[in-house]
This record gives sequence, structure tokens and C-alpha cells, in this order.
Amino acid sequence: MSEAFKKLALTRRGMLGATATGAVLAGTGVGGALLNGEGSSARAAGKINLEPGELDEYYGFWSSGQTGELRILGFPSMRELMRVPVFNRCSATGWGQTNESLKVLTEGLLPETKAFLAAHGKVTYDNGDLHHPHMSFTDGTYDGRYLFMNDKANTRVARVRCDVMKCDKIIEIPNAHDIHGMRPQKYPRTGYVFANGEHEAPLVNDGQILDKPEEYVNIFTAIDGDEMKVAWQVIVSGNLDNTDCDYQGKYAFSTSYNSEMGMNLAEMTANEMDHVVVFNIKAIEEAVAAGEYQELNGVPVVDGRKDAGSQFTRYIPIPNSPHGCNTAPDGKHVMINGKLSPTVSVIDVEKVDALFDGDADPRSCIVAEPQLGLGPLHTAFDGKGNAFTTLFLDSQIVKWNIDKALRAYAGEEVDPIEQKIDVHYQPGHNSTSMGETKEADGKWLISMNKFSKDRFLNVGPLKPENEQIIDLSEDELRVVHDGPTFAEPHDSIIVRADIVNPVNVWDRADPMWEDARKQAEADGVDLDWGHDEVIRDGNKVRVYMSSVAPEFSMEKFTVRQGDEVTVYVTNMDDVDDVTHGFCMANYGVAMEVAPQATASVTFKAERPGVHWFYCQWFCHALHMEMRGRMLVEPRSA
Ligand code: RUQ
Ligand code: CUA
Repeated sequence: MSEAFKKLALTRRGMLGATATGAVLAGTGVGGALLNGEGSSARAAGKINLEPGELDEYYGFWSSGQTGELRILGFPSMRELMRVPVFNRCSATGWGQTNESLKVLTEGLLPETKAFLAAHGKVTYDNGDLHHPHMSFTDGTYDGRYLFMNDKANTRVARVRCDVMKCDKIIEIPNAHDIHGMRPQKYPRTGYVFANGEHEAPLVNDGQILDKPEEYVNIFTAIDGDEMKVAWQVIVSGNLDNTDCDYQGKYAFSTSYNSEMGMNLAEMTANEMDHVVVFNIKAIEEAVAAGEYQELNGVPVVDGRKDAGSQFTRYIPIPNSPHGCNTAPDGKHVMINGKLSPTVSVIDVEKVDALFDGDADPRSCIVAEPQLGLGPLHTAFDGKGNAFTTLFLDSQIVKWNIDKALRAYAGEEVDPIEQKIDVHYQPGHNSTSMGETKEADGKWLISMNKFSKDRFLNVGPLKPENEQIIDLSEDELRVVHDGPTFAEPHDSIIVRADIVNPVNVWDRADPMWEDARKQAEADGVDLDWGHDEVIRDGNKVRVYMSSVAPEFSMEKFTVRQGDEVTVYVTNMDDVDDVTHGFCMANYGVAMEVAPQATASVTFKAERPGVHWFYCQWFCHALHMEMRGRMLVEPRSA
């Protein structure tokens, strides 16, 4: 048996073992009693079972993994409030079909991607793998401007505007492959969004190289979060997994597994030690400003590989395949989660300067390395000196005290572990309320479990994930809520509600439909007033209509078979929640038009005859009557 295979076999055993224990607990009613309501609705941390009409104290921003959207939940009630389409195609809102969304989905694609998609008759991808949603920061805490998120599947980073909760920018990252870990800069502000390319590839990946590992590299990217443009990139050694940065604005950190740069499982897990890469932001900025870089696909790239001897990076040896990377709210410690090692390695950011200034041993910035259990993946914080680490293989969360871990590492006889609590099952990420900011409030923890097994009614071989809330306000941790979710809420952030202030209706001058506005102006149509115009421009036809519940301004319009038709709908209602929709039956066309918004869609009128368009958002008692006809005259006529 190869070493790697033995590890795998061990993993499998650990997983089954943990699962069996969990099932027994649930079976004896221990797990159940905690969840069936007693004491679970009014707790010191607040209520989770809200009365009808009561509002949550926090927004939860959820990734959806392979579903490709962002989800908004009320927390701690876990009521799903909204789904924001990002990398996916959304049938309800028309995301991926409206001209406004296609602009966002296509303008940031690389030229070779556009050509590749065109060969498939597409203009954009319609899948994505959204792992990590994070809010923009100012001075170490959330500022309510933007949410950023990665797409591991197609190497993209997206931004959602928090004022309207819609995605306004998506960029594809050149040179890198499969963006995984992603975090916004905490200080002084975002600023940069740091993004890890997970999989290595030949730097010029033109099909000439396969089995020359020495020619493979990985790429770390800093994106300008205001402009949504790549600011610079660093070539590194080893696969980049997760990333976080300090509260001082000096360093970013990326965990790296496969320091071996192996191509298969045996090679990838051969070394006992992998590493964390530390990025020296100032040194990189200075080199870029001085023109000391190579330009690759329009982006400045510097060499920070292990043997390059540059001031851009340092490599800190860390036991076996570290995964999560989490900076504590104390502004001083960064937790590196061991994954295949039962440890979390604690970096002191104040000791990192010496790695760059002198020739300090890279491990000299490690100030604790507690043994916590099997499969540590991610760590969250209560802002009161405690850390909570998910143990994937043990199906537990371990609460441990940071100060005690430091003292134990310094030689004192003290056990940093405060408590272990079973979760069901196989936790990946966990998040605490405000826990990745300096305002961590220590009230709630959520464990995002990859497996749910026996926790819910069986829905067949594909099971939901399970998310469990743990009350942190008492000394004893308790699971107080189970909640199933569809594939695959990977990560989440829990943000105090007062930080997030979306508008109720769109601003008529919003940049989202700037193109529509310009075209309307050129066509002599004023979108700010009720309108009803059909403009023919060769075989292009532009149809402008407005809507006021329960009517479209246009009862019918006529085009010819083969025309390229663009329908612009402007919702003149400015009443909170009166969203209309536009659905062209049997043309595969549907979109949302929220109050004061303009939305547009383009299609080929290839089906002759009468086609009803109707409002597809229940808006009024006469919603069913909100409809009209498109006549498509046959080509021969
Ligand atoms: S990584 S389960 Cu995609 Cu967030 Cu750790
Ligand atoms: Cu407008 Cu339904």
C-alpha cells in the first residue's frame, strides 16, 4: 500500500467512525433533545425561532458552491431571504439572458475564453463553483459596500453591490487556474481582493508541455476591488488553497498543499511538511511601480517562487497539507488549519517582519501549534480569545483558547482545549457572528457540515448538507438548530444588520442599464416617462414599453420573422415590492423588472404567429391580465 493510499484508508475509517458515534448520540435522543425547541428559541445570544414579522439581527451571506449563486439568509432564524444569481443562469430573474446581465457575464472574459465559448455557440459560461463570499472592509470591519466571491470552476471573481444586491462585475483572472481561496484586504480598506489560483499549470499553457513539473507554476492575484481589475500577480511554488490577510495592511497569507508540485495523489502527499506563503504587499507594490515585472496577458507578474530569493514572499513550513487560513480578531494571530495534520499552526504577524528584514528562521513566527483532533479545516473566533476549529474527520468542533495555546507552546503545562462538540457530520467551514472582523461579537457559531445522512427525511442518494447553529453565549457550547441546504453552501459570513442597508426601489439613473438608456436616447425615447415605441433599424427592432401595475404600456407589436428583437421594459411603479416580469411565451424569454428598473432582452423572432408576452411576477389582483401580443409575420409575407 502506498503512503498516500494508507492515509486515504485512515481517512475513510475516521469518517465512518465519527459518523457512527454521531448516529448513536442522535439515536439516544441526546442530539434530538437539544434541537426540538426546549430552550432553543429564547437564548442568551438571542432568539432563533422568530415570531412572524420579527426581523433577524444579522444578515448571513452564503455561498452556494456548485449552484453558482449567492444566498442571503436572515440569521439566526436561517430564513432564506434571497438568491442572488452570479455565475449561474437564473430562470426567475433572467440572469444570463438579459442584456444587462450578459454584459456583466461577458465583459470580463479573456479573449481566448470568448473564442472557446463561441465555438460552443455560447457567450458565457453557465456554471460556476462559488466558494467564498466576503464583504468589503474599511479599517478592519465590514463596510456594507460590496460582497466579493470566487468561481473555482471557471477562474473568476465577482462582485455584488450591497445597495441593490445584484452582481455588477465579474472578471476572469488571466494566468491563474481555478480561483479558490479569496479574501478582501482588511486594512486600511478593500482595496485589494486577494485570490488564490489553486491548480498549477505551465505558465505559457499552450499545449506544448505536460510532464515537466518544473515548468508548472501557481499564481496569487491581487485584484483592485474598486476597479475590478487585476492589480498584480505573484508566481509561487505549491498549490494555493485558502488565503487571509492581516489587520495592518502589510501581509497576505496563503495555505499551500502539494509543495511537492506533484501531479498525482502519491506525489502530492509525499512530504510531511507543506507551507504557508506570506506575501509582502509593499515590496510587491514597489516592484510593480518601478516596472520590475514581466507583463503576461496585460498583467504585471513578479516571481515569488521559493528559490527565486525575492523580497516578495516567504515560505513557512507547516505540517502536511494545510487548508483554512483565518486571521483572529485580535489583529495579531493567523491560524493555519492542518487538514492532514491534527494541528493548527498559529502565526504571530508581529514576528513576520523579521522574516523579510533579517534572515530569521521562517518557523520563528509560529507561536503555537495545538493538537486539536483529526482533520482541522477552518477556524472561527468569538473575539474573546477563543477559537473554534472544525474537525472534518472527527465530525466535531473544538473550542480552544488562544492564550493557553501560546503558553503551552512556550512550555507551560496547560491544555488549550476547552470543549469538543459533535456536529452532524463532517464540518468544513464554520463562521461566527462578525467573526472575521475586529468586531467579532462572540454570540453565534455556524457549522457548515458536508454530510447530513440521517438528520432529515431521506430524499434519495443525493442528500442535503446540514448547517447547525451553536450558541456561544454560554460557557457550554450547544447545537440549537439543524438546517438542510442544497449544494453546496461552502462558506458564509454573518454580518450585523445595521451594516447592510439596501435600497427599496432602484434609482432611475442606475448604471446597471446605462446601455439601454443610451440606446433609448438615440432612439428618442425617454425612459423616465411612460413610453411605448417600436423602432425599426434594418432587421433590428427595438421595442420600448413601460409598465404600471397591472398593465404594460403596449398591448401589441409586430415584427417580421428573422428580425433581431430587443424588448426594453421599464417598471414605472415606485412602490416597494411591486416587481413586474416579462415573459415571452415559447420564446424561452423571461426576466425580472423591479420597481424603477429597466431590463432588456434580445431574441430572434424565428417563430411566426401570435405570441403572448405576460407579466411573470405576481404584482396585482389583475396580474393575470397583465399581458400583450407579439405578432411575428412570416418571412414569405
Ligand atoms: S475551502 S471546506 Cu473551498 Cu472554503 Cu474549506
Ligand atoms: Cu405585473 Cu404581474
